[in-house]
Amino acid sequence: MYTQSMDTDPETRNPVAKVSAVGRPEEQRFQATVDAEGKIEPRDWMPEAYRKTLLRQISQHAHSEIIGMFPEGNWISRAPSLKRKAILIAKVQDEAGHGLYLYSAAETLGQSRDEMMAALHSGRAKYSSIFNYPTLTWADVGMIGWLVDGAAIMNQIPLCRCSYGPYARAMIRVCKEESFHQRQGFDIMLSLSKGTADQKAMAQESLDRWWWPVLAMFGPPDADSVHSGQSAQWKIKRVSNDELRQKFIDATVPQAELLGLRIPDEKLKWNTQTGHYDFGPIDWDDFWRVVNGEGPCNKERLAARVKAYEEGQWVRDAAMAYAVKRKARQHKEAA
Ligand code: FAQ
Repeated sequence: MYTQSMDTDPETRNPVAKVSAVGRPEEQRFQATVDAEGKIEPRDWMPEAYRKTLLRQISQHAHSEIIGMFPEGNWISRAPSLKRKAILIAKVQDEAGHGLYLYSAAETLGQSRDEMMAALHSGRAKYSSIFNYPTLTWADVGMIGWLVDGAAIMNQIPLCRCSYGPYARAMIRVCKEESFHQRQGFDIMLSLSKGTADQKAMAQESLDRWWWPVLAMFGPPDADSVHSGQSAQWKIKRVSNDELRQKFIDATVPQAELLGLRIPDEKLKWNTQTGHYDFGPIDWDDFWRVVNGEGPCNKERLAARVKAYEEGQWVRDAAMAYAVKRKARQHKEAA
Protein backbone atom coordinates (compact mmCIF):
# COMPACT_ATOMS: atom_id res chain seq x y z
CA MET A 1 0.00 0.00 0.00
CA TYR A 2 2.91 2.32 0.70
CA THR A 3 5.93 2.42 -1.52
CA GLN A 4 9.02 0.71 -0.12
CA SER A 5 11.13 2.99 -2.29
CA MET A 6 14.05 4.58 -0.51
CA ASP A 7 15.42 6.70 -3.36
CA THR A 8 15.27 10.21 -2.03
CA ASP A 9 17.84 12.69 -3.19
CA PRO A 10 18.91 14.63 -0.08
CA GLU A 11 20.15 17.57 -2.13
CA THR A 12 16.84 18.31 -3.75
CA ARG A 13 14.27 16.78 -1.44
CA ASN A 14 15.56 17.36 2.04
CA PRO A 15 15.18 20.96 3.12
CA VAL A 16 16.71 20.47 6.56
CA ALA A 17 19.74 22.67 7.20
CA LYS A 18 23.20 21.23 6.59
CA VAL A 19 25.86 21.64 9.24
CA SER A 20 29.40 21.95 8.00
CA ALA A 21 31.84 19.13 8.79
CA VAL A 22 34.73 20.21 11.00
CA GLY A 23 37.15 18.71 13.43
CA ARG A 24 39.87 16.21 14.11
CA PRO A 25 41.06 13.49 11.69
CA GLU A 26 38.87 10.79 13.29
CA GLU A 27 35.88 13.11 13.01
CA GLN A 28 36.64 13.75 9.35
CA ARG A 29 37.02 10.02 8.71
CA PHE A 30 33.70 9.41 10.45
CA GLN A 31 31.92 12.05 8.34
CA ALA A 32 33.58 10.74 5.16
CA THR A 33 32.19 7.24 5.90
CA VAL A 34 28.75 8.72 6.47
CA ASP A 35 28.95 10.85 3.30
CA ALA A 36 30.02 7.78 1.27
CA GLU A 37 26.91 5.90 2.52
CA GLY A 38 29.02 3.58 4.70
CA LYS A 39 27.69 2.23 7.99
CA ILE A 40 28.94 3.17 11.44
CA GLU A 41 29.16 0.08 13.65
CA PRO A 42 29.19 -0.11 17.48
CA ARG A 43 33.01 -0.40 17.80
CA ASP A 44 33.79 2.38 15.33
CA TRP A 45 34.84 5.80 16.55
CA MET A 46 31.88 8.18 16.63
CA PRO A 47 31.36 11.71 17.96
CA GLU A 48 29.86 11.70 21.44
CA ALA A 49 26.95 13.84 20.21
CA TYR A 50 26.19 11.28 17.45
CA ARG A 51 26.08 8.51 20.07
CA LYS A 52 23.80 10.58 22.31
CA THR A 53 21.47 11.54 19.45
CA LEU A 54 21.07 7.92 18.42
CA LEU A 55 20.57 6.78 21.99
CA ARG A 56 17.86 9.41 22.44
CA GLN A 57 16.07 8.57 19.21
CA ILE A 58 16.36 4.77 19.37
CA SER A 59 15.34 4.56 23.03
CA GLN A 60 12.37 6.89 22.42
CA HIS A 61 11.45 4.70 19.49
CA ALA A 62 11.71 1.52 21.63
CA HIS A 63 9.59 3.09 24.37
CA SER A 64 6.96 4.03 21.75
CA GLU A 65 6.70 0.42 20.61
CA ILE A 66 6.26 -0.85 24.17
CA ILE A 67 3.81 1.84 25.31
CA GLY A 68 2.10 1.48 21.91
CA MET A 69 0.98 -2.01 22.92
CA PHE A 70 -1.51 -0.61 25.44
CA PRO A 71 -4.11 1.16 23.26
CA GLU A 72 -4.63 -1.94 21.09
CA GLY A 73 -4.02 -4.42 23.92
CA ASN A 74 -7.15 -2.94 25.54
CA TRP A 75 -9.19 -4.49 22.73
CA ILE A 76 -7.81 -8.05 22.64
CA SER A 77 -10.54 -9.33 24.97
CA ARG A 78 -13.21 -7.39 23.06
CA ALA A 79 -12.26 -8.10 19.43
CA PRO A 80 -15.44 -8.80 17.42
CA SER A 81 -14.43 -12.27 16.15
CA LEU A 82 -11.93 -15.05 16.82
CA LYS A 83 -10.08 -14.17 13.60
CA ARG A 84 -9.76 -10.48 14.55
CA LYS A 85 -8.64 -11.47 18.05
CA ALA A 86 -5.89 -13.80 16.73
CA ILE A 87 -4.64 -11.11 14.33
CA LEU A 88 -4.64 -8.46 17.04
CA ILE A 89 -2.71 -10.67 19.48
CA ALA A 90 -0.08 -11.29 16.77
CA LYS A 91 0.16 -7.57 16.00
CA VAL A 92 0.57 -6.53 19.63
CA GLN A 93 3.26 -9.21 20.06
CA ASP A 94 5.05 -7.83 17.00
CA GLU A 95 5.16 -4.39 18.68
CA ALA A 96 6.81 -6.00 21.73
CA GLY A 97 9.36 -7.59 19.37
CA HIS A 98 10.06 -4.21 17.76
CA GLY A 99 10.70 -2.76 21.20
CA LEU A 100 13.17 -5.56 21.91
CA TYR A 101 15.14 -5.14 18.64
CA LEU A 102 15.31 -1.42 19.33
CA TYR A 103 16.43 -1.75 22.95
CA SER A 104 19.13 -4.15 21.72
CA ALA A 105 20.25 -1.64 19.08
CA ALA A 106 20.32 1.13 21.70
CA GLU A 107 22.35 -1.04 24.10
CA THR A 108 25.16 -1.19 21.52
CA LEU A 109 25.60 2.55 22.22
CA GLY A 110 26.56 1.89 25.82
CA GLN A 111 23.39 2.25 27.88
CA SER A 112 21.80 -0.70 29.65
CA ARG A 113 18.19 -1.66 29.16
CA ASP A 114 17.62 -1.14 32.90
CA GLU A 115 18.79 2.48 32.58
CA MET A 116 16.48 3.07 29.60
CA MET A 117 13.55 1.50 31.43
CA ALA A 118 14.24 3.62 34.51
CA ALA A 119 14.17 6.75 32.32
CA LEU A 120 10.82 5.69 30.84
CA HIS A 121 9.25 4.75 34.16
CA SER A 122 10.31 7.97 35.88
CA GLY A 123 8.80 10.05 33.05
CA ARG A 124 12.22 11.42 31.97
CA ALA A 125 12.15 9.69 28.58
CA LYS A 126 9.78 10.53 25.75
CA TYR A 127 7.67 8.21 23.65
CA SER A 128 5.41 8.98 20.70
CA SER A 129 2.62 11.46 21.44
CA ILE A 130 0.10 9.31 19.58
CA PHE A 131 -0.09 6.63 22.28
CA ASN A 132 -1.54 9.09 24.78
CA TYR A 133 -4.93 9.05 23.05
CA PRO A 134 -7.65 6.56 24.09
CA THR A 135 -9.07 3.69 22.03
CA LEU A 136 -12.78 4.17 22.69
CA THR A 137 -14.24 1.96 19.93
CA TRP A 138 -13.26 -1.03 17.78
CA ALA A 139 -12.82 1.40 14.89
CA ASP A 140 -9.91 2.92 16.84
CA VAL A 141 -8.05 -0.39 16.50
CA GLY A 142 -8.51 -0.18 12.72
CA MET A 143 -7.44 3.46 12.83
CA ILE A 144 -4.20 2.64 14.69
CA GLY A 145 -3.29 0.04 12.05
CA TRP A 146 -4.32 2.13 9.06
CA LEU A 147 -3.05 5.55 10.16
CA VAL A 148 -0.59 5.10 13.04
CA ASP A 149 1.25 2.16 11.48
CA GLY A 150 0.91 3.92 8.11
CA ALA A 151 2.64 7.00 9.54
CA ALA A 152 5.22 4.82 11.31
CA ILE A 153 6.16 3.11 8.01
CA MET A 154 6.45 6.45 6.21
CA ASN A 155 8.87 7.63 8.90
CA GLN A 156 10.77 4.33 9.22
CA ILE A 157 11.46 3.45 5.58
CA PRO A 158 14.13 6.18 5.33
CA LEU A 159 15.53 4.94 8.67
CA CYS A 160 16.41 1.63 6.95
CA ARG A 161 19.22 3.69 5.37
CA CYS A 162 20.29 5.34 8.63
CA SER A 163 24.08 5.61 9.00
CA TYR A 164 24.12 3.55 12.22
CA GLY A 165 24.22 -0.13 11.21
CA PRO A 166 22.30 -1.78 14.08
CA TYR A 167 19.42 0.73 13.82
CA ALA A 168 19.21 0.50 10.03
CA ARG A 169 19.14 -3.31 10.11
CA ALA A 170 16.48 -3.42 12.85
CA MET A 171 14.32 -1.06 10.78
CA ILE A 172 14.28 -3.36 7.74
CA ARG A 173 12.47 -6.10 9.63
CA VAL A 174 10.28 -3.66 11.55
CA CYS A 175 9.08 -2.05 8.29
CA LYS A 176 8.10 -5.42 6.82
CA GLU A 177 5.99 -6.16 9.88
CA GLU A 178 4.50 -2.67 9.99
CA SER A 179 3.31 -3.11 6.39
CA PHE A 180 1.23 -6.09 7.51
CA HIS A 181 -0.07 -4.05 10.46
CA GLN A 182 -1.12 -1.22 8.19
CA ARG A 183 -2.97 -3.60 5.87
CA GLN A 184 -4.81 -5.29 8.74
CA GLY A 185 -5.90 -1.84 9.97
CA PHE A 186 -7.11 -0.87 6.52
CA ASP A 187 -8.98 -4.18 6.31
CA ILE A 188 -10.84 -3.39 9.57
CA MET A 189 -11.72 0.06 8.21
CA LEU A 190 -12.92 -1.48 4.94
CA SER A 191 -15.23 -3.89 6.79
CA LEU A 192 -16.64 -1.08 8.93
CA SER A 193 -17.10 1.38 6.10
CA LYS A 194 -18.89 -1.24 3.98
CA GLY A 195 -20.93 -2.40 6.97
CA THR A 196 -24.09 -1.02 8.60
CA ALA A 197 -24.78 2.71 8.93
CA ASP A 198 -23.76 2.50 12.61
CA GLN A 199 -20.44 0.84 11.71
CA LYS A 200 -19.70 3.48 9.08
CA ALA A 201 -20.54 6.23 11.57
CA MET A 202 -18.19 4.60 14.08
CA ALA A 203 -15.40 4.61 11.46
CA GLN A 204 -16.00 8.29 10.65
CA GLU A 205 -16.11 9.32 14.32
CA SER A 206 -12.81 7.54 14.89
CA LEU A 207 -11.16 9.24 11.88
CA ASP A 208 -12.38 12.60 13.20
CA ARG A 209 -10.50 12.00 16.49
CA TRP A 210 -7.29 10.44 15.11
CA TRP A 211 -6.50 12.47 11.99
CA TRP A 212 -4.84 15.50 13.57
CA PRO A 213 -2.88 13.65 16.30
CA VAL A 214 -1.52 11.31 13.58
CA LEU A 215 -0.28 14.26 11.51
CA ALA A 216 1.53 15.57 14.60
CA MET A 217 3.31 12.20 15.04
CA PHE A 218 5.88 13.25 12.43
CA GLY A 219 7.21 15.83 14.87
CA PRO A 220 7.27 19.65 14.92
CA PRO A 221 7.48 21.68 11.69
CA ASP A 222 10.97 21.73 10.18
CA ALA A 223 11.50 25.32 11.33
CA ASP A 224 11.00 24.22 14.98
CA SER A 225 12.75 20.85 14.75
CA VAL A 226 15.85 21.29 16.90
CA HIS A 227 17.58 18.04 15.95
CA SER A 228 16.89 17.84 12.20
CA GLY A 229 19.90 19.76 10.86
CA GLN A 230 22.50 17.73 12.71
CA SER A 231 20.67 14.42 12.23
CA ALA A 232 20.52 15.08 8.47
CA GLN A 233 24.26 15.75 8.31
CA TRP A 234 24.87 12.45 10.10
CA LYS A 235 22.38 10.67 7.79
CA ILE A 236 20.31 9.51 10.72
CA LYS A 237 17.39 11.49 9.34
CA ARG A 238 16.98 11.31 5.56
CA VAL A 239 13.66 13.04 5.05
CA SER A 240 12.40 15.99 7.09
CA ASN A 241 9.35 15.99 9.41
CA ASP A 242 7.31 18.20 7.05
CA GLU A 243 8.23 16.22 3.96
CA LEU A 244 7.18 12.94 5.57
CA ARG A 245 3.94 14.49 6.80
CA GLN A 246 3.16 15.66 3.26
CA LYS A 247 3.98 12.25 1.77
CA PHE A 248 1.67 10.62 4.31
CA ILE A 249 -1.22 12.97 3.52
CA ASP A 250 -0.76 12.49 -0.23
CA ALA A 251 -0.84 8.70 0.19
CA THR A 252 -3.72 8.60 2.68
CA VAL A 253 -6.33 10.90 1.11
CA PRO A 254 -7.08 8.49 -1.79
CA GLN A 255 -7.36 5.63 0.74
CA ALA A 256 -9.94 7.60 2.75
CA GLU A 257 -11.83 8.25 -0.51
CA LEU A 258 -11.84 4.53 -1.25
CA LEU A 259 -13.26 3.90 2.22
CA GLY A 260 -15.88 6.61 1.68
CA LEU A 261 -14.67 8.47 4.80
CA ARG A 262 -14.30 12.25 5.08
CA ILE A 263 -11.00 13.66 6.34
CA PRO A 264 -11.86 16.29 8.98
CA ASP A 265 -10.03 19.19 7.35
CA GLU A 266 -11.97 21.91 5.52
CA LYS A 267 -8.75 23.21 3.97
CA LEU A 268 -7.68 19.87 2.47
CA LYS A 269 -7.42 20.42 -1.29
CA TRP A 270 -5.38 19.02 -4.17
CA ASN A 271 -2.93 21.65 -5.43
CA THR A 272 -2.25 21.12 -9.12
CA GLN A 273 0.75 23.45 -9.01
CA THR A 274 2.64 21.68 -6.22
CA GLY A 275 1.31 18.21 -7.01
CA HIS A 276 0.46 17.77 -3.30
CA TYR A 277 -2.52 18.24 -1.01
CA ASP A 278 -2.76 21.55 0.85
CA PHE A 279 -3.97 21.07 4.40
CA GLY A 280 -5.12 23.12 7.40
CA PRO A 281 -3.06 24.19 10.43
CA ILE A 282 -2.01 21.61 13.02
CA ASP A 283 -2.62 22.51 16.68
CA TRP A 284 1.00 22.45 17.90
CA ASP A 285 0.03 23.72 21.36
CA ASP A 286 -2.02 20.56 21.79
CA PHE A 287 0.92 18.45 20.55
CA TRP A 288 3.33 19.97 23.08
CA ARG A 289 0.78 19.57 25.90
CA VAL A 290 0.59 15.86 25.10
CA VAL A 291 4.38 15.51 24.73
CA ASN A 292 4.84 17.26 28.08
CA GLY A 293 2.60 14.83 29.95
CA GLU A 294 -0.84 16.44 29.76
CA GLY A 295 -2.48 14.28 27.10
CA PRO A 296 -5.68 12.31 27.78
CA CYS A 297 -3.88 9.07 28.73
CA ASN A 298 -0.26 9.96 29.66
CA LYS A 299 -0.65 9.11 33.34
CA GLU A 300 -2.65 5.96 32.65
CA ARG A 301 -0.10 4.66 30.11
CA LEU A 302 2.88 5.22 32.39
CA ALA A 303 1.10 3.69 35.39
CA ALA A 304 0.17 0.60 33.33
CA ARG A 305 3.77 0.29 32.14
CA VAL A 306 5.25 0.56 35.66
CA LYS A 307 2.71 -2.00 36.97
CA ALA A 308 3.57 -4.46 34.18
CA TYR A 309 7.30 -4.03 34.93
CA GLU A 310 6.86 -4.57 38.67
CA GLU A 311 4.58 -7.56 38.21
CA GLY A 312 7.09 -9.08 35.77
CA GLN A 313 10.00 -8.87 38.24
CA TRP A 314 9.64 -12.54 39.21
CA VAL A 315 10.06 -13.55 35.53
CA ARG A 316 13.31 -11.61 35.24
CA ASP A 317 14.53 -13.03 38.57
CA ALA A 318 13.71 -16.59 37.46
CA ALA A 319 15.46 -16.08 34.09
CA MET A 320 18.57 -14.72 35.83
CA ALA A 321 18.61 -17.57 38.37
CA TYR A 322 18.32 -20.11 35.54
CA ALA A 323 21.15 -18.41 33.59
CA VAL A 324 23.45 -18.53 36.65
CA LYS A 325 22.60 -22.21 37.25
CA ARG A 326 23.19 -23.11 33.61
CA LYS A 327 26.54 -21.35 33.54
CA ALA A 328 27.65 -23.13 36.73
CA ARG A 329 26.63 -26.49 35.21
CA GLN A 330 28.57 -25.73 32.00
CA HIS A 331 31.68 -24.83 34.05
CA LYS A 332 31.38 -28.08 36.02
CA GLU A 333 30.99 -30.14 32.85
CA ALA A 334 33.97 -28.41 31.21
CA ALA A 335 36.20 -28.97 34.27
N1 FAQ B 1 6.01 12.44 20.13
O1 FAQ B 1 13.86 18.01 16.64
P1 FAQ B 1 12.76 17.04 16.51
C1 FAQ B 1 5.07 3.36 16.03
C2 FAQ B 1 10.13 15.46 20.24
S1 FAQ B 1 6.60 3.94 16.37
C3 FAQ B 1 6.78 12.79 21.18
O2 FAQ B 1 12.02 17.01 15.22
P2 FAQ B 1 13.84 14.40 16.02
C4 FAQ B 1 4.91 1.87 15.84
C5 FAQ B 1 11.54 14.98 19.94
O3 FAQ B 1 11.81 13.76 20.60
C6 FAQ B 1 6.37 5.68 16.64
N2 FAQ B 1 7.86 13.60 21.07
O4 FAQ B 1 13.26 15.58 16.93
C7 FAQ B 1 3.65 1.41 16.42
C8 FAQ B 1 12.35 16.15 20.46
O5 FAQ B 1 12.41 16.10 21.88
P3 FAQ B 1 13.80 15.78 22.70
C9 FAQ B 1 7.63 6.28 17.10
C10 FAQ B 1 8.17 14.02 19.82
O6 FAQ B 1 14.24 13.30 16.94
C11 FAQ B 1 2.46 1.53 15.72
C12 FAQ B 1 11.48 17.34 20.12
O7 FAQ B 1 10.16 16.84 19.95
N3 FAQ B 1 8.54 6.40 15.99
O8 FAQ B 1 4.20 4.13 15.94
C13 FAQ B 1 7.42 13.67 18.69
O9 FAQ B 1 14.85 14.90 15.07
C14 FAQ B 1 1.26 1.07 16.26
C15 FAQ B 1 11.94 18.06 18.87
O10 FAQ B 1 11.68 17.29 17.68
C16 FAQ B 1 9.81 6.81 16.16
O11 FAQ B 1 10.23 7.06 17.28
C17 FAQ B 1 6.29 12.85 18.88
N4 FAQ B 1 5.49 12.46 17.87
O12 FAQ B 1 12.57 13.93 15.17
C18 FAQ B 1 3.63 0.83 17.70
C19 FAQ B 1 10.65 6.87 14.91
N5 FAQ B 1 7.97 14.25 17.60
O13 FAQ B 1 14.18 14.35 22.33
C20 FAQ B 1 2.41 0.37 18.25
C21 FAQ B 1 12.06 7.32 15.18
C22 FAQ B 1 9.04 14.96 18.05
O14 FAQ B 1 14.81 16.79 22.24
C23 FAQ B 1 1.23 0.49 17.53
N6 FAQ B 1 12.14 8.72 15.56
N7 FAQ B 1 9.15 14.83 19.39
O15 FAQ B 1 13.43 15.90 24.14
C24 FAQ B 1 12.21 9.75 14.68
O16 FAQ B 1 12.15 9.54 13.47
C25 FAQ B 1 12.39 11.13 15.21
O17 FAQ B 1 12.86 11.02 16.55
C26 FAQ B 1 11.10 12.01 15.16
C27 FAQ B 1 11.42 13.36 15.81
C28 FAQ B 1 10.69 12.26 13.71
C29 FAQ B 1 9.95 11.35 15.92
